[in-house]
Amino acid sequence: MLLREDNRVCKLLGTKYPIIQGGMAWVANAELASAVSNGGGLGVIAAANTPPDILEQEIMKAKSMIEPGRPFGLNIMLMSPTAEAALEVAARQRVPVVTTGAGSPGKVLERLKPLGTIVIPVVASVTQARRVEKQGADAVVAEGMEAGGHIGELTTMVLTPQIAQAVKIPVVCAGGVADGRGVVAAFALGAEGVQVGTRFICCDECTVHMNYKKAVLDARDRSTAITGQSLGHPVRCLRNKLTAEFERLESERAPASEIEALGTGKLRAAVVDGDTDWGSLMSGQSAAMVSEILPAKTIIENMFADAERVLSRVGEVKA
Ligand code: TUI
Repeated sequence: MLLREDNRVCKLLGTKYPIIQGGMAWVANAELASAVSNGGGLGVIAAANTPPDILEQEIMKAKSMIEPGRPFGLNIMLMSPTAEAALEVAARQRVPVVTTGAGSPGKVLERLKPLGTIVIPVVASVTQARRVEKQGADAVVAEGMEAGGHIGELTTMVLTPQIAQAVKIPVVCAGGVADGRGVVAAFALGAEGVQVGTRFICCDECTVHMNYKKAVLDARDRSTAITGQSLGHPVRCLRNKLTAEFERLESERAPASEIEALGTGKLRAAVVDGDTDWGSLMSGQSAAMVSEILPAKTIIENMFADAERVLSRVGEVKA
């Protein structure tokens, strides 16, 4: 059995399955988070640039949609100017689980651990993983650069086992995990759970524009590009006119301000307006493995049922 009764991620979160939904900016709202939580995973609301009053409403909405006894989370994007306000909202609303990304979560741990909040930082290196463990993190998400959005530079395949060896807290594997094969791979690398983002963009309950979902469904192996590398904050999204323009400006060594300005408002354009040419279609490389829109609960159940089948067949010669 891959999924055992003593799984530390399930125990920590109080979920049926050891799966955390990625805190995707503009995408991860109350609808998505509640569907994932009700499906047996940990649904997560993204507090990227959301004003605190709107964020608080979103949390209250999720609470009303999630079945009693099921946990949910809030993702605080630490590079965001609203990160401190989001932290206060998390404290006031007694959000059960907080995940963090794109920075060092020291302040989050200091503020929330005394309240009993479970804090799970997303990290992209072994040094960061060791540091957050020392600071009191309950678990850590090791995110490889196959992931969508803001990424580090190491692949899931090499990052996960190194972090699993370096820390004692449970490790959750992210970046490229979209099906049962990915779950088995994650466990083989030493993880005890997975964080999944891209696969959930294509669930029934996700409210992104249908054009965005179709772009994910149409993606192939080389459909994503990394923009913003020259600025020091690489972001993976599906290739389109916007990523081509990023590539042109970056190859011409345009001023950083001009490159930064190109990205402004583009995630909203993709998610809300369905602009697949000039919107920022943040997505992981696993988009190529996403082929149908299903309810979140079915995605989760299929993922773990397939994982058990895959595990029982590991090592068999392909027919
Ligand atoms: O945070 C993410 N992915 C994201 S955040 C995001 S929002 C956005 N919106 C517009 C433009 C750009 C981004 C989209 N995707 N993933 C988690 C993650 N965290 N990956 C890497 C890291 C990370 C990086 C540095 C974690 C810690 C860290 O620490 C720095 C330090 O000082 O130790």
